[in-house]
Amino acid sequence: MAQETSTLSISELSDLVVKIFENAGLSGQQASATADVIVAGERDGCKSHGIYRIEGCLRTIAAGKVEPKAKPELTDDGSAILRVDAKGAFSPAAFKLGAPALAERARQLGVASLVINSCTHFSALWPEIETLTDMGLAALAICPSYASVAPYGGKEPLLGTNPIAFGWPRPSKHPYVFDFATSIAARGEIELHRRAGTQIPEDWAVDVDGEPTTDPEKALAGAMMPFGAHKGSAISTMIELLSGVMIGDMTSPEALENLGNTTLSPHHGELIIAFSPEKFAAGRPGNPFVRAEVLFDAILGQGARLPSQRRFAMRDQTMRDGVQLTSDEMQSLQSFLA
Ligand code: NDP
Ligand code: PYC
Repeated sequence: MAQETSTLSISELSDLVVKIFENAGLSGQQASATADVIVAGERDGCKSHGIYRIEGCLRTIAAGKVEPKAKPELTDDGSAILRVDAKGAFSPAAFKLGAPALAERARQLGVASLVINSCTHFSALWPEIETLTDMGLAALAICPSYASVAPYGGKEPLLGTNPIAFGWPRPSKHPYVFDFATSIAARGEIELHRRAGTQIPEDWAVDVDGEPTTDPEKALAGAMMPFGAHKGSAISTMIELLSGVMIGDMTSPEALENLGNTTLSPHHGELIIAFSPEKFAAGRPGNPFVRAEVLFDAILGQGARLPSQRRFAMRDQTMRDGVQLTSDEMQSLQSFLA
């Protein structure tokens, strides 16, 4: 039987989530930046990174694995590599601090990167990408996670679910944005199946004995599969190298060893690269933004949709009508305040 639902406006939900995090001991800066990405997930219909994530964040705070009041610090030596030390806190406040400097440097040099070190990371990457596309820049973001995915041909957890997100600004339109796990599905999706008591597709994961499983519990205990066979496995490995090894931060196996289990949010780094399309295209024929629209029109012309189109439609709806939460979801939000 379907559960009763309650409707909350985005600002009501936002106030509630900020309050939950402040009650749990986060500073105002950390609570509001962290709540922003969770509420954005719920607003855009990305349930795997919406309010369901609060419980894991609170567990991580209670376990002392995240710094609740740390102030992120930006280091800028004038080069194309900017660095924010998150000092063990959640990643969103660190990104918020570094994003304006990243955008300014990308406009100046054509390309610039933001390294976030020592953060606890649980969030979707598209909110960060949209911050940069809103500033007229193209952007790429990647980060490791914790060992939970087998490399192609293997059966044991080693790589993370390692998300990769990209965005391209579109004047007067929503940006082109994709953002996905390099595992067949995000781990959050499997967790949502476990909670709902539903099975997962057979090709998503193997159990601890390396046998394919449709049981989400066994999948979470075993190893997830990379998307696109050897191709996803290689992209995921690249993410470990660039946003783990190269930036002097933890890889997914190291993050799991540091954390001890997969029920808390992992501690590692993140790499964000911003590009100025005008600078790259300078002196070449055609306006890059006009040429991009030709490509998008051709995609749409075949009846295909652009990534994030569903998300933006959901955003329009929830901004207008509010988000609907089940009575279980409402109860768990209330229980976090008790
Ligand atoms: P999905 O498979 O749900 O979506 C991937 C992307 O593909 C989205 O941009 C989506 O747009 C787009 N898309 C889906 N269907 C189509 C279609 N038919 N045509 C065109 N585009 C389409 O993502 P995942 O489950 O892999 O990842 C979900 C989230 O999990 C991501 O936001 C990611 O950042 C996050 N994550 C975070 C991790 C971390 O360590 N912090 C680890 C792993 C994942 P739309 O949304 O509009 O459907
Ligand atoms: O959904 O795979 C996931 C994930 C891992 C860390 C944050 N999200």
